[in-house]
Amino acid sequence: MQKLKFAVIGTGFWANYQIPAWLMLDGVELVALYNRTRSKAEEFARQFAVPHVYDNINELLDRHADELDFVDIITDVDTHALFTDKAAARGLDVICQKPMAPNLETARAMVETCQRAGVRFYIHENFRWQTPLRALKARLDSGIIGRPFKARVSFCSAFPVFDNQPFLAELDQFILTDIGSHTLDVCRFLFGEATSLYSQTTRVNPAIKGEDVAHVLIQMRSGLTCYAEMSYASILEQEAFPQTLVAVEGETGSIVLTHGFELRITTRDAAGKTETRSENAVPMAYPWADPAYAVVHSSIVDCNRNLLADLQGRGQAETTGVDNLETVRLVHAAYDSAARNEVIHL
Ligand code: 89V
Repeated sequence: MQKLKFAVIGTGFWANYQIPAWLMLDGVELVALYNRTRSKAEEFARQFAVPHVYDNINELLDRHADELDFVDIITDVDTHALFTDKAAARGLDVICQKPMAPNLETARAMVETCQRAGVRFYIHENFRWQTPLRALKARLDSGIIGRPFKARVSFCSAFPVFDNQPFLAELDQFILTDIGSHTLDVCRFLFGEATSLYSQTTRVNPAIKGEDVAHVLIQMRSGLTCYAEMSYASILEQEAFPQTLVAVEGETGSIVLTHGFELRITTRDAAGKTETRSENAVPMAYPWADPAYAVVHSSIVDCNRNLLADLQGRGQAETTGVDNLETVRLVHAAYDSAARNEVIHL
Protein backbone atom coordinates (compact mmCIF):
# COMPACT_ATOMS: atom_id res chain seq x y z
CA MET A 1 0.00 0.00 0.00
CA GLN A 2 1.27 3.48 -0.88
CA LYS A 3 2.56 5.50 2.06
CA LEU A 4 0.47 8.45 3.18
CA LYS A 5 2.48 11.64 3.30
CA PHE A 6 1.98 14.03 6.18
CA ALA A 7 3.26 17.18 7.82
CA VAL A 8 3.55 17.85 11.53
CA ILE A 9 2.41 21.28 12.66
CA GLY A 10 4.05 22.13 15.97
CA THR A 11 7.28 20.68 17.34
CA GLY A 12 6.93 21.26 21.07
CA PHE A 13 7.10 18.77 23.97
CA TRP A 14 4.47 16.37 22.64
CA ALA A 15 6.11 16.07 19.18
CA ASN A 16 8.97 14.25 20.95
CA TYR A 17 6.59 11.30 21.30
CA GLN A 18 4.03 11.81 18.56
CA ILE A 19 6.68 11.76 15.78
CA PRO A 20 8.53 8.58 16.87
CA ALA A 21 5.13 6.95 17.48
CA TRP A 22 4.20 7.66 13.84
CA LEU A 23 7.53 6.30 12.68
CA MET A 24 6.73 2.94 14.34
CA LEU A 25 4.02 2.44 11.71
CA ASP A 26 4.48 1.35 8.12
CA GLY A 27 2.32 3.35 5.78
CA VAL A 28 3.29 6.93 6.60
CA GLU A 29 6.01 9.29 5.47
CA LEU A 30 6.74 12.51 7.33
CA VAL A 31 7.49 15.10 4.68
CA ALA A 32 7.56 18.48 6.43
CA LEU A 33 7.61 20.16 9.82
CA TYR A 34 6.26 23.53 10.87
CA ASN A 35 7.09 25.39 14.06
CA ARG A 36 6.87 29.11 14.78
CA THR A 37 10.44 28.89 16.16
CA ARG A 38 12.26 27.47 13.18
CA SER A 39 15.29 26.21 15.13
CA LYS A 40 13.09 23.83 17.12
CA ALA A 41 11.67 22.31 13.93
CA GLU A 42 15.19 22.04 12.52
CA GLU A 43 16.29 20.00 15.54
CA PHE A 44 13.42 17.57 14.97
CA ALA A 45 14.20 17.44 11.23
CA ARG A 46 17.78 16.43 11.99
CA GLN A 47 16.72 13.86 14.55
CA PHE A 48 14.03 12.22 12.41
CA ALA A 49 15.45 12.89 8.91
CA VAL A 50 12.53 15.06 7.79
CA PRO A 51 13.39 16.80 4.49
CA HIS A 52 11.49 20.12 4.82
CA VAL A 53 11.17 22.68 7.63
CA TYR A 54 9.03 25.85 7.80
CA ASP A 55 8.24 28.63 10.23
CA ASN A 56 5.49 29.88 7.92
CA ILE A 57 2.49 27.56 7.62
CA ASN A 58 1.23 29.14 4.39
CA GLU A 59 4.56 28.48 2.74
CA LEU A 60 4.50 24.85 3.87
CA LEU A 61 1.00 24.38 2.48
CA ASP A 62 1.77 26.26 -0.76
CA ARG A 63 4.75 24.04 -1.44
CA HIS A 64 3.46 20.67 -0.22
CA ALA A 65 -0.36 20.58 -0.19
CA ASP A 66 -0.42 18.68 -3.51
CA GLU A 67 1.72 15.82 -2.24
CA LEU A 68 0.39 15.69 1.35
CA ASP A 69 -2.43 13.41 2.49
CA PHE A 70 -2.89 14.78 5.99
CA VAL A 71 -1.52 17.06 8.67
CA ASP A 72 -0.99 16.25 12.34
CA ILE A 73 -1.55 19.35 14.49
CA ILE A 74 0.48 19.17 17.71
CA THR A 75 0.32 22.81 18.78
CA ASP A 76 -1.27 24.35 21.88
CA VAL A 77 -5.05 24.37 21.90
CA ASP A 78 -5.42 28.04 20.93
CA THR A 79 -4.11 27.46 17.41
CA HIS A 80 -5.93 24.19 16.63
CA ALA A 81 -8.80 25.90 14.79
CA LEU A 82 -6.51 28.14 12.74
CA PHE A 83 -4.39 25.24 11.47
CA THR A 84 -7.43 23.02 10.93
CA ASP A 85 -9.02 25.73 8.76
CA LYS A 86 -5.86 26.18 6.70
CA ALA A 87 -5.34 22.45 6.10
CA ALA A 88 -9.02 21.80 5.33
CA ALA A 89 -9.03 24.69 2.84
CA ARG A 90 -6.25 22.84 0.97
CA GLY A 91 -8.26 19.62 0.96
CA LEU A 92 -6.03 17.86 3.50
CA ASP A 93 -7.30 15.45 6.12
CA VAL A 94 -6.63 16.67 9.65
CA ILE A 95 -5.53 15.02 12.87
CA CYS A 96 -5.54 17.35 15.86
CA GLN A 97 -4.35 16.86 19.44
CA LYS A 98 -6.78 16.98 22.31
CA PRO A 99 -8.36 19.12 23.59
CA MET A 100 -9.92 19.90 20.23
CA ALA A 101 -10.58 23.57 21.04
CA PRO A 102 -10.71 26.01 23.94
CA ASN A 103 -14.53 25.99 23.88
CA LEU A 104 -17.46 24.02 22.49
CA GLU A 105 -18.41 26.61 19.83
CA THR A 106 -14.93 26.52 18.29
CA ALA A 107 -14.91 22.72 18.39
CA ARG A 108 -18.26 22.59 16.56
CA ALA A 109 -16.99 25.08 13.98
CA MET A 110 -13.88 22.93 13.37
CA VAL A 111 -16.00 19.84 12.75
CA GLU A 112 -18.27 21.81 10.38
CA THR A 113 -15.33 23.36 8.52
CA CYS A 114 -13.93 19.89 7.81
CA GLN A 115 -17.34 18.55 6.79
CA ARG A 116 -17.86 21.47 4.39
CA ALA A 117 -14.38 21.01 2.94
CA GLY A 118 -15.02 17.27 2.52
CA VAL A 119 -11.92 16.30 4.51
CA ARG A 120 -11.63 13.75 7.31
CA PHE A 121 -11.11 15.13 10.78
CA TYR A 122 -9.80 13.17 13.75
CA ILE A 123 -8.81 14.00 17.30
CA HIS A 124 -5.69 12.38 18.66
CA GLU A 125 -7.32 11.18 21.88
CA ASN A 126 -4.97 8.48 23.14
CA PHE A 127 -5.98 7.59 26.72
CA ARG A 128 -8.70 5.17 25.59
CA TRP A 129 -5.94 3.30 23.72
CA GLN A 130 -3.96 2.53 26.87
CA THR A 131 -3.34 -1.22 27.21
CA PRO A 132 -4.88 -1.57 30.71
CA LEU A 133 -8.00 0.39 29.72
CA ARG A 134 -8.44 -1.77 26.60
CA ALA A 135 -8.08 -4.90 28.78
CA LEU A 136 -10.64 -3.55 31.23
CA LYS A 137 -13.09 -2.78 28.42
CA ALA A 138 -12.65 -6.30 27.00
CA ARG A 139 -13.40 -7.75 30.45
CA LEU A 140 -16.51 -5.60 30.84
CA ASP A 141 -17.71 -6.57 27.35
CA SER A 142 -17.20 -10.25 28.16
CA GLY A 143 -19.98 -9.89 30.74
CA ILE A 144 -17.85 -11.29 33.55
CA ILE A 145 -19.31 -8.86 36.13
CA GLY A 146 -22.78 -8.68 34.60
CA ARG A 147 -24.42 -5.31 34.03
CA PRO A 148 -22.17 -2.56 35.43
CA PHE A 149 -24.09 -0.07 37.58
CA LYS A 150 -21.40 1.98 39.35
CA ALA A 151 -17.89 3.18 38.53
CA ARG A 152 -15.06 5.40 39.67
CA VAL A 153 -12.48 6.70 37.19
CA SER A 154 -9.52 8.45 38.85
CA PHE A 155 -6.61 10.47 37.61
CA CYS A 156 -5.14 11.85 40.84
CA SER A 157 -1.50 12.65 41.44
CA ALA A 158 1.06 15.18 42.61
CA PHE A 159 3.22 14.84 39.47
CA PRO A 160 4.91 18.17 38.62
CA VAL A 161 3.21 18.35 35.23
CA PHE A 162 4.06 22.06 34.81
CA ASP A 163 7.80 21.31 34.64
CA ASN A 164 7.45 19.70 31.20
CA GLN A 165 4.40 21.65 30.03
CA PRO A 166 4.68 25.13 31.57
CA PHE A 167 1.83 26.54 29.44
CA LEU A 168 -0.59 24.38 31.44
CA ALA A 169 -0.05 26.69 34.44
CA GLU A 170 -1.29 29.62 32.33
CA LEU A 171 -4.62 28.09 31.32
CA ASP A 172 -7.70 29.68 32.88
CA GLN A 173 -9.33 26.27 32.57
CA PHE A 174 -6.81 23.58 33.37
CA ILE A 175 -7.58 20.14 34.70
CA LEU A 176 -10.91 19.54 33.01
CA THR A 177 -9.51 20.56 29.62
CA ASP A 178 -6.14 18.84 29.92
CA ILE A 179 -7.02 15.70 31.87
CA GLY A 180 -10.82 15.86 31.79
CA SER A 181 -10.64 15.59 27.99
CA HIS A 182 -8.97 12.23 28.53
CA THR A 183 -10.81 11.05 31.64
CA LEU A 184 -14.29 11.91 30.38
CA ASP A 185 -13.45 10.29 27.05
CA VAL A 186 -12.39 7.16 28.96
CA CYS A 187 -15.78 7.23 30.73
CA ARG A 188 -17.53 7.36 27.35
CA PHE A 189 -15.30 4.60 25.97
CA LEU A 190 -16.02 2.31 28.92
CA PHE A 191 -19.63 3.11 29.70
CA GLY A 192 -21.24 4.87 26.73
CA GLU A 193 -22.91 8.25 26.49
CA ALA A 194 -24.02 10.46 29.37
CA THR A 195 -27.42 11.96 30.05
CA SER A 196 -26.51 14.42 32.84
CA LEU A 197 -23.65 15.46 35.07
CA TYR A 198 -22.81 17.44 38.17
CA SER A 199 -19.36 18.85 38.85
CA GLN A 200 -17.29 20.74 41.41
CA THR A 201 -13.81 22.18 40.89
CA THR A 202 -11.09 23.66 43.14
CA ARG A 203 -7.66 25.20 42.77
CA VAL A 204 -5.15 24.01 45.38
CA ASN A 205 -1.86 25.09 43.77
CA PRO A 206 -1.63 28.89 44.14
CA ALA A 207 0.99 29.15 41.38
CA ILE A 208 -1.39 28.22 38.54
CA LYS A 209 -4.33 30.05 36.98
CA GLY A 210 -6.87 27.28 36.48
CA GLU A 211 -8.43 24.57 38.62
CA ASP A 212 -6.32 21.55 39.55
CA VAL A 213 -9.00 19.40 41.17
CA ALA A 214 -12.31 18.34 39.62
CA HIS A 215 -15.09 15.95 40.61
CA VAL A 216 -17.67 14.96 38.00
CA LEU A 217 -20.64 12.73 38.76
CA ILE A 218 -22.04 11.43 35.48
CA GLN A 219 -25.29 9.64 34.81
CA MET A 220 -24.91 7.31 31.85
CA ARG A 221 -27.67 6.36 29.42
CA SER A 222 -27.07 2.70 30.38
CA GLY A 223 -28.15 3.46 33.95
CA LEU A 224 -24.60 3.35 35.34
CA THR A 225 -23.47 6.20 37.55
CA CYS A 226 -19.84 7.18 37.17
CA TYR A 227 -17.69 9.30 39.45
CA ALA A 228 -14.74 10.82 37.58
CA GLU A 229 -12.13 12.46 39.79
CA MET A 230 -9.07 14.37 38.66
CA SER A 231 -6.38 16.08 40.68
CA TYR A 232 -2.83 17.32 40.43
CA ALA A 233 -2.82 18.17 44.14
CA SER A 234 -3.04 14.63 45.52
CA ILE A 235 -0.09 13.61 47.69
CA LEU A 236 -0.82 9.91 48.00
CA GLU A 237 0.95 6.92 49.48
CA GLN A 238 1.53 5.58 45.97
CA GLU A 239 2.02 8.12 43.18
CA ALA A 240 -0.08 6.97 40.23
CA PHE A 241 0.88 9.36 37.41
CA PRO A 242 0.01 8.91 34.60
CA GLN A 243 -2.20 5.92 35.33
CA THR A 244 -5.95 6.11 35.19
CA LEU A 245 -7.30 3.93 38.00
CA VAL A 246 -10.79 2.50 37.64
CA ALA A 247 -13.23 0.57 39.82
CA VAL A 248 -16.40 -0.86 38.28
CA GLU A 249 -19.17 -2.72 40.05
CA GLY A 250 -21.58 -4.96 38.19
CA GLU A 251 -24.49 -7.14 39.20
CA THR A 252 -22.30 -10.25 39.45
CA GLY A 253 -18.90 -8.88 40.38
CA SER A 254 -16.43 -6.04 40.22
CA ILE A 255 -13.24 -5.08 38.40
CA VAL A 256 -10.56 -2.81 39.78
CA LEU A 257 -7.80 -1.44 37.56
CA THR A 258 -5.15 -0.59 40.08
CA HIS A 259 -1.51 0.55 40.22
CA GLY A 260 0.98 -1.31 38.05
CA PHE A 261 -1.61 -2.11 35.34
CA GLU A 262 -3.19 -4.84 37.44
CA LEU A 263 -6.82 -5.83 36.95
CA ARG A 264 -8.42 -7.43 40.01
CA ILE A 265 -11.58 -9.23 39.04
CA THR A 266 -13.99 -10.38 41.72
CA THR A 267 -16.89 -12.67 40.93
CA ARG A 268 -19.41 -14.63 43.00
CA ASP A 269 -20.53 -18.13 42.14
CA ALA A 270 -24.02 -19.63 42.47
CA ALA A 271 -23.20 -20.81 46.01
CA GLY A 272 -22.40 -17.22 46.99
CA LYS A 273 -18.65 -17.75 47.22
CA THR A 274 -16.55 -14.84 45.96
CA GLU A 275 -13.26 -15.22 44.20
CA THR A 276 -10.73 -12.56 43.14
CA ARG A 277 -8.20 -13.12 40.43
CA SER A 278 -5.48 -10.86 39.15
CA GLU A 279 -4.45 -10.14 35.56
CA ASN A 280 -1.79 -7.82 34.22
CA ALA A 281 -2.16 -5.53 31.24
CA VAL A 282 1.32 -4.06 30.86
CA PRO A 283 1.81 -1.52 28.04
CA MET A 284 4.54 -1.79 25.41
CA ALA A 285 7.79 -0.12 26.45
CA TYR A 286 9.18 1.90 23.54
CA PRO A 287 12.77 3.16 23.64
CA TRP A 288 11.70 6.72 22.76
CA ALA A 289 9.06 6.91 25.49
CA ASP A 290 9.70 8.85 28.68
CA PRO A 291 9.47 6.18 31.42
CA ALA A 292 7.51 8.67 33.57
CA TYR A 293 4.76 8.69 30.91
CA ALA A 294 5.18 5.14 29.52
CA VAL A 295 1.54 4.02 29.53
CA VAL A 296 0.50 7.25 27.80
CA HIS A 297 3.29 7.22 25.24
CA SER A 298 2.65 3.64 24.16
CA SER A 299 -1.02 4.48 23.61
CA ILE A 300 0.01 7.11 21.04
CA VAL A 301 1.12 4.31 18.71
CA ASP A 302 -2.20 2.47 19.04
CA CYS A 303 -4.19 5.67 18.57
CA ASN A 304 -2.18 6.57 15.44
CA ARG A 305 -2.62 3.03 14.11
CA ASN A 306 -6.39 3.34 14.45
CA LEU A 307 -6.46 6.74 12.72
CA LEU A 308 -4.18 5.51 9.94
CA ALA A 309 -6.44 2.50 9.27
CA ASP A 310 -9.34 4.89 8.75
CA LEU A 311 -7.27 7.21 6.55
CA GLN A 312 -6.29 4.22 4.40
CA GLY A 313 -9.88 2.95 4.22
CA ARG A 314 -9.03 -0.23 6.18
CA GLY A 315 -10.96 0.47 9.37
CA GLN A 316 -13.07 2.79 11.43
CA ALA A 317 -11.44 5.52 13.56
CA GLU A 318 -12.82 5.76 17.08
CA THR A 319 -11.87 9.34 17.79
CA THR A 320 -13.27 11.24 14.85
CA GLY A 321 -13.99 14.94 15.32
CA VAL A 322 -17.71 14.14 15.46
CA ASP A 323 -17.18 11.54 18.17
CA ASN A 324 -14.85 13.76 20.18
CA LEU A 325 -17.39 16.60 20.15
CA GLU A 326 -19.29 14.53 22.72
CA THR A 327 -16.23 14.53 24.98
CA VAL A 328 -15.76 18.28 24.50
CA ARG A 329 -19.44 18.69 25.39
CA LEU A 330 -18.89 16.82 28.67
CA VAL A 331 -15.81 18.91 29.54
CA HIS A 332 -17.67 22.18 29.10
CA ALA A 333 -20.84 20.87 30.72
CA ALA A 334 -18.63 20.09 33.73
CA TYR A 335 -17.37 23.70 33.81
CA ASP A 336 -20.94 25.00 33.50
CA SER A 337 -22.13 22.70 36.25
CA ALA A 338 -19.35 23.80 38.61
CA ALA A 339 -19.93 27.50 37.82
CA ARG A 340 -23.70 27.25 38.38
CA ASN A 341 -23.63 24.53 41.02
CA GLU A 342 -26.31 22.74 39.01
CA VAL A 343 -26.93 19.42 37.34
CA ILE A 344 -26.52 19.79 33.57
CA HIS A 345 -28.87 17.73 31.41
CA LEU A 346 -27.17 16.79 28.17
O1 89V B 1 -1.60 13.51 27.78
C1 89V B 1 -1.65 14.66 28.13
O2 89V B 1 -2.55 15.38 27.73
C2 89V B 1 -0.60 15.26 29.05
C3 89V B 1 -0.50 14.58 30.37
C4 89V B 1 -0.36 13.09 30.36
C5 89V B 1 0.59 15.20 31.20
O3 89V B 1 -1.66 14.89 30.97
O4 89V B 1 -0.85 16.62 29.21
